[in-house]
Amino acid sequence: DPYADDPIRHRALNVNSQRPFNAEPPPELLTENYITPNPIFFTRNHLPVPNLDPDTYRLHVVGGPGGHSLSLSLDDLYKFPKHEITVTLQCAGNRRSEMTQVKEVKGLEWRTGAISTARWAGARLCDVLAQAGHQLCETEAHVCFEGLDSDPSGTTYGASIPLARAMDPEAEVLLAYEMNGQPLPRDHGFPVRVVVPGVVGARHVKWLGRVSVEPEESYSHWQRRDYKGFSPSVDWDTVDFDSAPSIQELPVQSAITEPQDGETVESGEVTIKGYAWSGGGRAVIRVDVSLDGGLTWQTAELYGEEQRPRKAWAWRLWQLQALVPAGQKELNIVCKAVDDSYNVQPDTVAPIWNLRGVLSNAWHRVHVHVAS
Ligand code: MTE
Ligand code: MO
Repeated sequence: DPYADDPIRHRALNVNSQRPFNAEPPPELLTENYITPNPIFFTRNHLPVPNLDPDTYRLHVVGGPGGHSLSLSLDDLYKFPKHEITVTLQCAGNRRSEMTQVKEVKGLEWRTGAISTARWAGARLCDVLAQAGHQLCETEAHVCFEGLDSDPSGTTYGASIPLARAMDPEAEVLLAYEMNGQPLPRDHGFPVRVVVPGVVGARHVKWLGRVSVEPEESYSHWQRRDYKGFSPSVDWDTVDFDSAPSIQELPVQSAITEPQDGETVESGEVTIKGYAWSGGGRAVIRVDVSLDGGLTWQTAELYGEEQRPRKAWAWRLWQLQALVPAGQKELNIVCKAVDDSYNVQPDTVAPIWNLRGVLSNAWHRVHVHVAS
C-alpha cells in the first residue's frame, strides 16, 4: 500500500477521499479563526505523501539561459532573507459539489472548505533564481516546479507559473519552509513548498524537488490536461485542453459558513458568517448579503487583516447581524462579494458549469428554517 506511510490526520476534517487524502474543515470551523490552524487546513493530495529526510533534502534549481544550477540544502535556503506573508490558498475545485447539482462533473465533491489561510515563511523565489544567475530577459518563459511525490510509474506532480510573476519581488512568490510558525506539516509539503500568492492552489507545489526556468509551461498533466475552464457546452468528447489557458489567478469568491443549509435558526435576530477572497492580489471591497434570495441586500462587516492594494493575498472574514422579518418561516440567505476591480460573482451556477467543475464561484445560497 503506497499510502501506508501517510500521516495521521485531524478527526474534525470532512474526508472526500482517503487514498490519496483529500479533506476539508467543516464550515463552522473554517471561519472560527482568521488564520486556519495547521491541523484543519484543507488538504489536496494527488499521490501518496512522501516521507523526506530534512538532513539529506536537496532542492535542485536550474536557472535559464546564462544561469547555472544550484543544489540547495535546507540550511542553504534558511540563509536567504526570510520573508513572511499571510496567504489564502484555494483549490480550483472549491464548491464543485454545487456544479454537480446542475450536471455531473469529474472531480472531488468539495463543498465550501477547499480554501484556507496561513502565515507562510520562506525564501523568495526571485532571490533564489537570482542566485542561480537568472536575469529577467525572456518575458515568455515559465518557472516549472516538480514535487517529490510520485505514482508507481514514477510520474511526479508538477506545475508552472510565468517567469514574470516568479521574478517580480512584489508578487512575493515563496519557497516556504514554515506554516504558521511551524515547519510545514507533511500533508502540506514538508520540508519545502511553493506559495504563489493570488494564484490557484494547483501551482503551490508541495514536497518541492526541482525548480527550472523553461521556454514552455510545465508538461505535467495538471498544467496541461487539467485545471482549465471551458464553456458549459464542452463535453468529454469535444474538449480540447490546448485551446484554454491554465488557470492562474482565480476569480472573486465568497461563501456562507454559518448558518448551514437546512438548519433551523431562532426568530428575532440571525448571525450570518462567511469568507470572501479574490485572486491576483485584488482586495475584497464589499460583501452583500440577502435574506430573501437576492431581492434586497445588506452589507456585511469585514474583519481580519487589512488588505494591501494589489497585494491582498489573504481573505477577509465577514459577519452580518440581521433582523429576521416577523412571521418569516424560512430564509433564503445569499452572499456575493465585490473585489477592487469591481468584479462580481455570477448569480447562478449553470452558465459557468464546466466539465471539470472548476471556478465554481456563483452566489452562495443557504436555505434555513425559522423556529416558531
Ligand atoms: N503539490 C504536490 N507535490 N502534489 C499535489 O498533489 N496538489 C496541489 C497543490 N500542490 C499537490 C501539490 C493542489 S491541486 C492544491 S489545491 C494544493 O496543493 C493544496 O495544498 P494543501 O494540501 O496544502 O491545502
Ligand atoms: Mo487543487
